[in-house]
Amino acid sequence: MKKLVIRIMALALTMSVTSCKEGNETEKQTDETEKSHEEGMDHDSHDHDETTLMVDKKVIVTMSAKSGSDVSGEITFVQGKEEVNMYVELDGLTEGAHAIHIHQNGDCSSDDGKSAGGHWDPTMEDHGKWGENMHHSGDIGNLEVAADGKAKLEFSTDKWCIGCDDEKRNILGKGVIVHASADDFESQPSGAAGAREACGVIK
Ligand SMILES: [Cu+2]
Repeated sequence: MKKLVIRIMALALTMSVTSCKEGNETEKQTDETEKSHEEGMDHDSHDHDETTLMVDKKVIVTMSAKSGSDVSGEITFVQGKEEVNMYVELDGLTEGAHAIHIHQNGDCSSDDGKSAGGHWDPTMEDHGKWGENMHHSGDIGNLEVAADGKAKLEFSTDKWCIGCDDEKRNILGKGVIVHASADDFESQPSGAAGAREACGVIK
């Protein structure tokens, strides 16, 4: 008899713990439902609101040598509150100016880098110089390479985002190309920048 009472008490205790747990879970589920509803609204509205940007999200792109070059290095993209900051550090280039662009395909599979396709141009503009005339969103400009073959560049723009809903700004899934020659900022569609010496995927 005493054993039975203990069993019943134990059962009652288990049930009350279970119902308490269930109560908490219900609350949590409600929160999650509300959250996913809000997120769903962001997707629908195609809002460029800053709140959709993942501030501080960082993507490091490892550049691989193409067209028989010895180019190596990394390009880091960091999402700021309104802008994306790009930091380029490369080695193994010839001295002088080398064009650097974002190209439309995140595909560096071919030996000549041409798998990356043409310049990323989501706004359908002509090739040109950033800040001066019409240009592609992927027209970054020229790297100045020192005699030791090293190049550094910092670039920042609010025309890009990392993984936001706006495909006119989203650089994820695109390619970065460094060319053998300088960008003349005039020749169409790509600035006559020559062979593709390095390629990386923004992912
Ligand atoms: Cu290019």
